[in-house]
Amino acid sequence: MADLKALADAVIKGDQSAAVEITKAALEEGTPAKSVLHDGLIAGMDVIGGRFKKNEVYIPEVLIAARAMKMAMEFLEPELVKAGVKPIGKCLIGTVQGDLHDIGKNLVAMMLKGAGFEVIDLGVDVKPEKFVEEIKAQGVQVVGMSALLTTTMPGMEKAIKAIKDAGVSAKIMIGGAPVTQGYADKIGADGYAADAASAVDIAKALVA
Ligand code: B1M
Repeated sequence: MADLKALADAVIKGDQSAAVEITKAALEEGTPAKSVLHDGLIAGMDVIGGRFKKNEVYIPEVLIAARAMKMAMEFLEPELVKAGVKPIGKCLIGTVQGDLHDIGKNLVAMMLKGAGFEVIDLGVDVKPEKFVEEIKAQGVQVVGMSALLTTTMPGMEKAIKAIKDAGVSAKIMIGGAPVTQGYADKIGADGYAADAASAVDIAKALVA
């Protein structure tokens, strides 16, 4: 019987080889891919997310855990596809126009993937029209925008206006060091998150 608790622990510890080995063994003995994902990998990332929110672990631990999950996912993904397991939602994420900071945005993307979302990362310096174009092309439910500069925060407002003007439907979540809930309310975003773990909670609420 596959030890999915050990798989979750491997992710929590960021032990890549254990995460890969347990994933392979679980699949070989016929454990459903969905259980491996939810009861093993996502369960581990949930623990890391909770600890990160409480400042019990920091960015390096989150990155290491996400890397272990990513390695295991390489073996799990084809099985999930075969089994027809769908992601819990589809997100588009990007740092807004004029802004090149991507460390926080990447962390949010990793945590979203860790929680079972499909994530399309548009990178940095994303123009409002690019958000609109990609929402139309990809049919996403949630759009995440990140900004680290006070001077690029208005880029979020412009992108939200462009999305609303284009009449495309997607929930919008924003974040980044200078961003606040008050700013999110002011510019008409549907959600704000102060950190990557909270971004997962908000994204889940937005797709519910
Ligand atoms: Co820049 N930079 N930087 N920088 N930089 C800051 C942001 C700054 C605060 C430094 C300072 O002056 N003390 C300052 C901004 C001041 C302001 O506007 N308030 C600043 C400046 C001024 C600049 C330049 C203008 C400097 C210059 O050239 N004169 C320039 C701008 C370039 C540009 O973007 N056009 C610049 C450039 C750079 C580097 C390229 C050198 C580099 C970026 C490398 C990269 O990202 N690949 C850089 C860095 C590293 C920083 C600091 C040191 C660190 C930022 C970071 O990655 N933090 C930063 C000072 C600091 O914060 N101590 C600074 C770690 C990261 C995990 O946190 O991104 O906040 P953060 O993400 C968090 C949350 O905010 C949240 O979750 C994350 C994890 O919990 N979050 C979201 C983020 N996005 C989210 C999205 C969500 C939800 C939550 O939903 C979608």
